[in-house]
Amino acid sequence: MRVDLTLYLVTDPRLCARHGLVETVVAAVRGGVTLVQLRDKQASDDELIDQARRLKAALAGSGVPLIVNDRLDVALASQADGLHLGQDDGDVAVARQAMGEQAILGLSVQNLEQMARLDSGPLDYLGLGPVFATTTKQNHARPLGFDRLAALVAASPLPAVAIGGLQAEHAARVRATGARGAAVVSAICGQPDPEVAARAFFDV
Ligand code: TZP
Ligand code: MG
Repeated sequence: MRVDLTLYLVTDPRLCARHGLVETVVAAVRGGVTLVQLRDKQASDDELIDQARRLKAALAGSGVPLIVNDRLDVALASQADGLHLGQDDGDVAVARQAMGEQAILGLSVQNLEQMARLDSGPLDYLGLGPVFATTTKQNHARPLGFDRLAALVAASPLPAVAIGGLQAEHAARVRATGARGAAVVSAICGQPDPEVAARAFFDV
C-alpha cells in the first residue's frame, strides 16, 4: 500500500483534550496532515475502539488514513486503515495476515541493529526516532539527531518518517535526510490552532 508520510499526526490524549480529539484531527487535516495515528496508552479497550471509530468516521472522504498504535485488536474492531507497531508490540507478519494486504503497516526503528534485523516484507513504512528528546513519549530511546537519522534512512529498505521533538522549522532538514516526512504530536496537538500549526510545516 502506498502511503503519504509527508505530515503524520500522532495523537496524545492529554494534548488533544485542549480542543477535543476529533476536533483536533479534523483541523489538522484541514491544515494538510496526510496520515493520522491514534495513540493512547491509557484508554480502556472500549474507549480506544470508540475513539478509533469516531476518528474513522470523521476522516471518511478526506483521503487521510487512520492508523492505530500498538493494538491489532483495536485496529481490526474499528476497521482502521492501518496499524503501527513498536519493536515489542507483536509480530509484523501476524499483523499483516490479520489486517490484510490493503492495510498500512508501520514499525518503529530506533537504531541500525534493529534495522539490520528487520523483516520488511510485511511492512509499508518505518518510523525513525526520536530525532530529539521529547516529553511526549516516556522512556524513549537515545535521540538520534539529524546525522544518525540520515544514516538510518539510508539503511532503510522502506519509506521512512522521522519522529521526536520535530517542529515546523525542522521540515526541510527532515526532508534533506531522505525521510519522506515528519511525524508529530505536540507541534500540532494542544496548539492554539491545530490547523495553522499543521499548515506551518508546508510554509518552510
Ligand atoms: N515515538 C518516538 S518520539 C514520540 C513517539 C510516539 C513522541 C513524539 O512527540 P513530539 O511531541 O512530536 O515530540
Ligand atoms: Mg508501541
